[in-house]
Amino acid sequence: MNRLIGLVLAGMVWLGALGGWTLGPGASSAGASSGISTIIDPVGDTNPQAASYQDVTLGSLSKRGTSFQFVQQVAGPVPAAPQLPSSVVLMSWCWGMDTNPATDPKGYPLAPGTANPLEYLACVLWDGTTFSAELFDRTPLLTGGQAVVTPVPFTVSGQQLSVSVDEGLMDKPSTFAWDTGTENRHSPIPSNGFQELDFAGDGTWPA
Ligand SMILES: [Ca+2]
Ligand SMILES: [Ca+2]
Repeated sequence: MNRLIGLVLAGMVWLGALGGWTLGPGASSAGASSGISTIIDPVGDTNPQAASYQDVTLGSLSKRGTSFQFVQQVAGPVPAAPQLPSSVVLMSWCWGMDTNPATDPKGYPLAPGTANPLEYLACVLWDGTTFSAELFDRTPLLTGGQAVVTPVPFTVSGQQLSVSVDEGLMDKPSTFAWDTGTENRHSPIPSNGFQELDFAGDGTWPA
């Protein structure tokens, strides 16, 4: 099952919008990677509506210091200002994390009541004006609370996008399943108004 279905983020208040292109505090060079988990995905396997820069070719996950480094490579360079297709309000490049196989949080950013295995979701987002990146902590949904949204450092450069997520924002998971994908969003969240473009799954941390 595709864990990223519907987990596309639109209509949100852009917290910490940084207003530009290759942005964000960026990944620190401190510390050494202790290993890397990778997911390979074919070129040309997307929904026909996808641009080349929405065609995932590789996902990778490593750790640098206390931060998880999520990377996605795509088949074509991401433009400085991608043109949103008609009716699309948001493009996203996301990494989904299933830290507890026994739980399926319901709701945000999906429509209320819609369950999904992911406890956490990190996305680079393009709203037609600005790139940003957010971590969505969905674990509060399990106990009647609301998802927590936290801006995270990110990069968009050529055919690669990345986000850096401190392990503390994910309750320091020792192991989890992860995946990565791209989507176009047609309606504001919380809702299920999205179109999945490409998906690459079955990653595990640690590798
Ligand atoms: Ca692909
Ligand atoms: Ca889960």
